[in-house]
Amino acid sequence: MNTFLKNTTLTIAAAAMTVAFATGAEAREWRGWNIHPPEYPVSEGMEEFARIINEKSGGELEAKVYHGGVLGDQPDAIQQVRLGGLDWAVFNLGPLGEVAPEANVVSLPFIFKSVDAMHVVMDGPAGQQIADGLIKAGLQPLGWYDSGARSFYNTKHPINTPDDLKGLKFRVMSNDLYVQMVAALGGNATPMPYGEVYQSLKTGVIDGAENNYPSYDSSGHFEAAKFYSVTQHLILPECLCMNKAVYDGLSDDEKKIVHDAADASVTLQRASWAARAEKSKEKVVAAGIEVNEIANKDAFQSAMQPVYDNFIKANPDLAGLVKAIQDAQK
Ligand code: BDP
Repeated sequence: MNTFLKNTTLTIAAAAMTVAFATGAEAREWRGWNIHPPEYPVSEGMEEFARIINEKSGGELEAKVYHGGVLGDQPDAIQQVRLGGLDWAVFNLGPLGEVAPEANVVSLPFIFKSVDAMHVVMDGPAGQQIADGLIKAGLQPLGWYDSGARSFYNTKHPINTPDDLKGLKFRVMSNDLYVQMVAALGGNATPMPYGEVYQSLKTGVIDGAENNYPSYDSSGHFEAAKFYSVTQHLILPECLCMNKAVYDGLSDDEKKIVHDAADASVTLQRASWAARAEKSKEKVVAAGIEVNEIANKDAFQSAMQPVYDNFIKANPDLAGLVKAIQDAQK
């Protein structure tokens, strides 16, 4: 057995022991990872999840959230929740695509026509297939949070056509599909932890990045990169999920508490998201950001064909899922 597999097996065994312990008399704290600051829709959703669990289980279960990425960056935290070093989290489906190929279909640029279409797809059979992929990877999905649409921003000039990306270096999340996406548009991409982006924009290590309005605002990136171009190339849901072994070790009553808490937190998060998206947009515009809408995104969309082709070539078994998602939006 190679060292990674051996360590993995040991960690899973350790996680299983902790589960056995958790089902005993003493409550065990469930450590929850969050990349965002406390005042953020994801954070509010997670706090609600924890609050309901702690309250309804009468102290038997104790969920806690660590905000601001203090428990590590996202790719590491994903491994930690899979292996049981951390118990629960909200992850973006972007970096989750690296551990569950099914989840990667939502990272195909422009696959969703709108946030509403994304909701319909994720709440249907395609969403279930993605959830099953995550379960295979050791993560139990409990609900899908909103994260709006991501657009490019940079320090140099507005982007109106793919040509405008030429010569610019963009930070992307950890997922090779995004490197391909930026390359297909004519720019350069470099994966980098979220927490390093602000400084890298300030010092010119990168020229730009891409994100939704609330993250562009809360991360302070708008202070460093003032051209925000509304490409909306990715509409990525986020997954409220927990370590599968911990979940599997729960009694039926406890699972019900967890699902009820997750449902309530999803409702709260989505409402909070809609309000925050507006507020953040107003805030960055008031701060002097130059926002440009792109009326016709055809050139951006058609440039993505090689990204789709490569993906299907590498994952022929997922061609049906890609088509099902496209057909569901016709
Ligand atoms: C935000 C997501 C967060 C990502 C971040 C990023 O909510 O999960 O880590 O983007 O760009 O919108 O890394």
